[in-house]
Amino acid sequence: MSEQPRERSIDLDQRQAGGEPDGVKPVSRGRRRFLFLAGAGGAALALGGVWGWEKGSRVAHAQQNPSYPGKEGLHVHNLRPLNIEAPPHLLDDEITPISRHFVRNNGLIPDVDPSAYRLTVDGEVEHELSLSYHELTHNFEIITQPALIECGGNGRASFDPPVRGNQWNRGAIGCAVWTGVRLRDILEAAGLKPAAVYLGNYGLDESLNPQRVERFSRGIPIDKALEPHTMVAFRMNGKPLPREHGFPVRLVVPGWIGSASQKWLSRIWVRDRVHDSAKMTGSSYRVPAYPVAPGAKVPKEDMVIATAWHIKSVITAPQQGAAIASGQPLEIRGNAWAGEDIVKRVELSFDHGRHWWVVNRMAQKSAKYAWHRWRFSWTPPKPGYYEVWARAWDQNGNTQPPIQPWNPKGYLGNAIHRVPLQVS
Ligand SMILES: Nc1nc2c(c(=O)[nH]1)N[C@H]1C(S)=C(S)[C@@H](COP(=O)(O)O)O[C@H]1N2
Ligand SMILES: [Mo]
Repeated sequence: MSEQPRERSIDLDQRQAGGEPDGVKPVSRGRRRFLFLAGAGGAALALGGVWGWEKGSRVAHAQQNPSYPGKEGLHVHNLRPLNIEAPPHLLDDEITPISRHFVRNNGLIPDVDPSAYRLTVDGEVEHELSLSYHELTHNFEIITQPALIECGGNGRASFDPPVRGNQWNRGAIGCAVWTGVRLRDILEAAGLKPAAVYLGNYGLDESLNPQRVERFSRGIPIDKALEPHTMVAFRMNGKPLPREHGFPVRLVVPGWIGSASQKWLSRIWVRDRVHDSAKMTGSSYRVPAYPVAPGAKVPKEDMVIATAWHIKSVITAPQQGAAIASGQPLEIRGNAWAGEDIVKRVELSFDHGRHWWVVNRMAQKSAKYAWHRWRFSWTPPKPGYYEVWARAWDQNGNTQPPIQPWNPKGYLGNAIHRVPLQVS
């Protein structure tokens, strides 16, 4: 029990310094106190209890769970910077409503005046561009597509031993409908020079401590930038992009970890080398180049940039703990997605993986980077404790591991989702 206070202060770091996470240095005492005074205030500190029941999950959910206007029912990890995720049962839609779409911020949400806004494109280009909001939204072909965005740290809470950073359970994901223009069309207007290999993207959000931490900036290789689904979006589910999601303009880089989808996008720096900002180097958004033992120390030079997500699924109904009666059919629902691959099938188990049932009701998928909705009718044979497990398969024969393989920063977690049920 003497461990208690220490545990607590670790949690406090994560909550107050949630911007660091995707994981940097420990926060000093002085800094922690400053954040406490200037930050989210008492609300975030009152968090307690555990709502993700899975091993290692320390996601808090309790009476005093702070809420954020417009995101009711979601779990707030931090208010400053804002980090919010949905419990799995609120992801039960083909298109995630804005009110249920997670938010992941490293810094502070900027207030951008669209009439003063410009997007600059410079570096390895024939002509530098400086586009106004009006030019961006009128000079290029407009596309609309559903695409999911999933934070690279989604699933971190099930890493054992635990790793630093936001303890995302399973809900740092959403599938919204994005309207905007192809990034390719903008890059073609600028004219890529032969030396162009990578983009360095910048947004208008300031870090919590600009003296200490550089502005959040990530990049993508030119090939991914030229893919027709990679877009500069200015509408989300038919509405102007909300501030939290990058108003007025953001990147949507489907299939890849969410950090590639730069919000409040203001500058695209076309580079002749891999972008080398703080969030591209060191251990940020990187995974070991080979499998490592749980808790291993991995040399920096063996860490590679995390890019596409792997095959994954989530159970969205029933909700864990729902009242279930035996002998009556129960509809099990969920979503499956596969990064840049294609979902081949989904299987369910009700007996800890001894038997698997193939889901035959898979929705027709609406677009390459949308998720597949699936449903299955199961009749619990008799009262007792059950777990519903879901695993998806991609076209290359990959499936989800029953136990989460470990990496030092807790990225790309795709272990099988398990929903405990007490059947009466
Ligand atoms: N400018 C900027 N862009 C950003 C971030 C950020 O902190 N600043 N966070 C990234 C991360 S880590 C993720 S997972 C997604 C989250 O997008 P969302 O908040 O719209 O769900 O935005 C990405 N784009
Ligand atoms: Mo993220």
